Parts: sequence; C-alpha cells; structure tokens
Amino acid sequence: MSKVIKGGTVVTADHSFKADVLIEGETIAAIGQNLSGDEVIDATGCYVMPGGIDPHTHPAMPFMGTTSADTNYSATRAALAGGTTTIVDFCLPDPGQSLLEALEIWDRKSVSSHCDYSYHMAITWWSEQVWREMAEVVDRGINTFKYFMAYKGALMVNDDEMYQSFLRCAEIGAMPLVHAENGDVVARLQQKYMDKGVTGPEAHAFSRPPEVEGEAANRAIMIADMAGVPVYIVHVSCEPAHEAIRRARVNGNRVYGEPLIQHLTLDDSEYLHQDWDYAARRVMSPPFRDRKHQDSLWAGLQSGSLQVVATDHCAFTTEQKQFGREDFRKIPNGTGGLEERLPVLWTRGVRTGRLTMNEFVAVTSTNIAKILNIFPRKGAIMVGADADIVVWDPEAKKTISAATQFSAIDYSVFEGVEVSGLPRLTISRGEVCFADGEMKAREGRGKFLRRPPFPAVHHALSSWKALQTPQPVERRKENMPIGV
Ligand code: DUC
Ligand code: ZN
Ligand code: ZN
Ligand code: ZN
Repeated sequence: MSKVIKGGTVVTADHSFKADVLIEGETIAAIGQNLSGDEVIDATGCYVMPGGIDPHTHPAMPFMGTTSADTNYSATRAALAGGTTTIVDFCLPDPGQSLLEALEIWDRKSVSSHCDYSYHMAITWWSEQVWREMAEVVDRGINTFKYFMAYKGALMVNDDEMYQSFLRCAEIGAMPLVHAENGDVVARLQQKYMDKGVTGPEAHAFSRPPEVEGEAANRAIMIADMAGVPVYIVHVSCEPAHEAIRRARVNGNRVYGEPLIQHLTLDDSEYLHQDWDYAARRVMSPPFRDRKHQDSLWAGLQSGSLQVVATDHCAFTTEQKQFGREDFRKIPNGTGGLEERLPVLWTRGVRTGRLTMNEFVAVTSTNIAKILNIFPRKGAIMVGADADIVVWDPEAKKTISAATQFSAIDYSVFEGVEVSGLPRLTISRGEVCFADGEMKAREGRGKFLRRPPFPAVHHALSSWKALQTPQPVERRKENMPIGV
C-alpha cells in the first residue's frame, strides 16, 4: 500500500518547493510532480516537513522523590499530536547501578511508545565498571552520554569524573551532553534563601542565576576541549551560556547549544505570581529568564550559534508539585512542552519573522538528526529516508488548553497561548498517526532508534589504568559528528 501526499509545499532545512511525496512502506520512495499512489493525502495549502525530533525528554522519570507523570505512553501521544515523530529519553542509572541494568529498565518503560525513541545514557557515578560498560552502551546504538553538573548529592558528577569519561567518549566515538549549572553554588544559594525564610518558587529562580549556568557551560566546554570531544549543552537558557558556546565555536570547537521552547517564550515574572501552584508548576532547571536572555536565544537560533529547540519535557502534576510547599528545593523540577513545541515556535518564531520556515525545520528536526548521527534517515524529506512527515497547516488556529491536551498532567505552562500553525497530519514511518485532531497511533508501535558511533579518536587512552595516571593534555579534534 503506497501513499502519496499531493498538492503541498515541501519545506526542508535548505529550501521550499511544490512537490508530491510518495511513501512506500516505511520510507519515502519518490519526490516529484504528478506522482500517484494507492492512497492520496491532500496537502493543499499545507507545508510538508520532516517530523519533529525532540532530543530532550524525560517520560516516567524517577526524580526528586517522585516520577514524572507523562509516561512513555502519554508523552509519545503528546509528541505525535504536536508534529514530533522521534523523542530521545535519558536512561538514568542510580549511582552504583550498572548502565546495562538501567537500560533494561528503560527498555521496559518504552514498550508503550507511540513514536520512535532513542536514549542518552547518563553518567551518574564513575568506576572501572562504568568505563567498561560505556563501550557496550555504544554497541547498543547509543552514541551520547549525559552529565549533570547540578543536583548535588544526587545526579551531580565532579570535574575529574567528567574529564575521565569525556576521554572515554572520545575513544569509543560518543558525544557528551551536559546539564550546565554549578551544583555547589546552587546548593549554597538555596540554603541562603531558606535561611532568610524565602521558601517559595521565586527562590528557585533566585538560587539559579545565569552566572551558575554560564560558569558550568564554560567549564564543560573547556573540559571537552581538553578531552578532544565535541560537547552538546542542553537547555541553554541565558546569554552567559550562549556566549560560552558562541566563543568556543568561533575558536574552532564543535560545541552545540539547545534552547528550549519554554525559555524562548516564557519569562521569570511567572515565578512572582501570587498563586503558589501557578508558580510551582513552572519550576524547572534552569529557570525561566528575563527578556534580554530570551533575545539572546532567538539571536543564537538566527545566527546558527544555537542549533536545536527542544523541550526537556518532564511533566509533574499540581499534586506532585506540592512536595515543595514548605521548601522550594523539593518542588519537582520540570515542565511539559512536547505537544506545544512546534506550534509555539511557528507562532512566535516563523509568524513574527524571527525564523524562516527552513530555519524552523533545521532547529526542530534536521540539525539534531545530523548532530546525533541519524541523518538522513531522520530529519529529511529525501528518497530513502524514513517517512516521518508532518503535514503542517499554517492557517490552523487554537488556544492551548490543558482541557484538550494529550499530556497526562492537569495544566499547561502554555495555557491560553493562541497558536497559528498546527499539524494537520503526523506520519511516522509511513503510518498516519495523528490526523485532524485525532490520535490514530497504536500503543507500542514506536521503535528504538539505533544511533551509530562517531569516528573515534585514534590516539585516545585505551585502559582504565592509563586513565588513572596523569597524562599531558593533548588537544584532539578528530572525533566529530557532521558539523551544523
Ligand atoms: N531539569 C528539569 O527541570 N527537569 C528535569 C531535569 C532537569 O535538569
Ligand atoms: Zn537538565
Ligand atoms: Zn532534562
Ligand atoms: Zn590523529
């Protein structure tokens, strides 16, 4: 059974052109004029774009004493409803736990996925076992490792652990991803506000100023340079972190930066809201920033110094947020965004003239496919690519409301935002999964996406013992994904 999408304008990261798209099975078979197929999908008045890839999501994540409420089941439905066809989750071993054991747990969680998924593997502790298992993780199709420089006493790693495991990344063809916030300083600032009796959500933002992010981003970039690996900074929320990335790129380093749709469009005045619930629902790390930081992020997307817009989708219910009623440090950190990312970015980015349609495709899909080494299987409207396609209606409008969302939580941080530009149809590997507001995807149809390793650095250290012995720093820039 073939399908042909007719009458639309194909929009890729490079250019836009009128063409039909023929799908055979799970892949794109032809792009051209007057194509025919068994089933015709009318795309008149619509744009035909690569399905969104969200490289930063946390479905059913055990975190801060609870588990994020959007599971793989509901998060992947929200993804498809928002035009996203691939998500990347973070596999999070407990400190002391085998990476492979954690992977088994994550695989069990993922069986309810409606769209394709992949994982980044978090390094939450360091030992010879972790060093050894990292290679096995790469063999399983995971080419990225995630480091938390914050969450002291829980997920945080120190500089020695980062440097050693970044070296290991270099030798096995993997790339580190970093949550850049100085966890030691955050912990001190949090205590300072608690001691002063400032215990509400506003103190969450006060205790995580842009400087803690800028410092950590700079440090991670320098450590990556010394280890000879590229580095990807997740949820870049402010100018000091963006500045570090910009400078490193100018200096010739492969450093990537990922702002979130939340940081681009919501600001820190949200934490001063009178209603505790309202403010607590918006607690995430890094926190929302003021307008000047938002302007910096938009400028980064325009100039190419920032490459990807993600969500860090980690949704907790209002009830879960109550854990932090008396102490902002216990408010589960996280907000949703999977369903809203594309429509809000289109509305606030493309419709305002801040981004071109082609830049929109680049930052929601194509760039991250290249960075994660899955292009052009994903992120492309190209013959042979997976038929992951969103048929986008630029004139469709709606007001975002928790009442109509696929996410399992009881609110949306984008409540009341009017968007113009929505998916009419989301197609994943050739299957129409979402059409005219209706979910068609079957639970469990999503597949694990293997991501091949990057070229490894051939001068890298090759034994755990050698890694424990101080070595002169030798700068290597050979272990590089395709540049964006
Ligand atoms: N930040 C959040 O807000 N939630 C999940 C993890 C993180 O780093
Ligand atoms: Zn993070
Ligand atoms: Zn995250
Ligand atoms: Zn060499």
